[in-house]
Amino acid sequence: MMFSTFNLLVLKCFILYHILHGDGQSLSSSCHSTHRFINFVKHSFNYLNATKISNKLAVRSFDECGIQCVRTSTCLSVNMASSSDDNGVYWCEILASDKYMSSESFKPSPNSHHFSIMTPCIEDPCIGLQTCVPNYNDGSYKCRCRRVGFSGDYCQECDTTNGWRRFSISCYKFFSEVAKWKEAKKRCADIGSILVPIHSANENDFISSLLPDAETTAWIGANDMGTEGNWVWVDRKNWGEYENWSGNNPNGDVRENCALIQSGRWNDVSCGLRRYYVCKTKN
Ligand SMILES: [Ca+2]
Ligand SMILES: [Ca+2]
Repeated sequence: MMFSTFNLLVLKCFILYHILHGDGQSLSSSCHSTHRFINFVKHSFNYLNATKISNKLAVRSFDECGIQCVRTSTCLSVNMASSSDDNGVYWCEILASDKYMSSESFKPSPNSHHFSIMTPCIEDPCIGLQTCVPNYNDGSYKCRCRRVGFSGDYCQECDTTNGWRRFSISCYKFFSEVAKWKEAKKRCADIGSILVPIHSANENDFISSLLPDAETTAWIGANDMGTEGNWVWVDRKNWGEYENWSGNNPNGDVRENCALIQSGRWNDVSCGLRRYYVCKTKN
């Protein structure tokens, strides 16, 4: 039944179909008042587990699958069986989402090829692989900066309106709310960042400049909870060359296992104190 319907459409409509450099396919249809042209990009052996517009269709070739997408205004991509059954029939799924908006659901699969609609998003224009949102109507796109701390057309800037500041390739923010060290670490992690590690004098100066005055203290991402005297950063196992302890710190033995910064110098103090903290974006 479906095939006869399709053939009828072929008679009624002008359909263009050709293969582009072996991995893309174009289909267009003037069946509807608005002419729609789709340039498909093939992603071999992948499957997008997204909302299906209809039940699985049975088709004999990609153009039968693709034309269903062209004819469905809400179709944003399709999955199709990577091989046919004994009768030469493939299944075809018309999807209401795409691999950019549903990136977590785009997975390799031996049974399926995925076909997306050509968009500049295929070039990963958004810095840090943040979400690219295609506009299929005009061929443009927008970057959605899902990772906190970033902004800008390409997520290339620090989100300064929310207090984030740039140093090198990362964004940093001083949080003027107090928390115990572990809670501060968790709050940074909850927004996709880390309690700030410090690996150079320049970075230390920058972080120090985020604090409002010389009296203010803030947690940094260093502790010696695991083994007394063995200081570690939250982002790496090696302590590294750079450190900037004040006076005779660290001096607190097992009573002081967490580090804070004040006027650019570090002090080991009790992890249970409630202090401000600085988070750094992950790159
Ligand atoms: Ca200690
Ligand atoms: Ca101390």
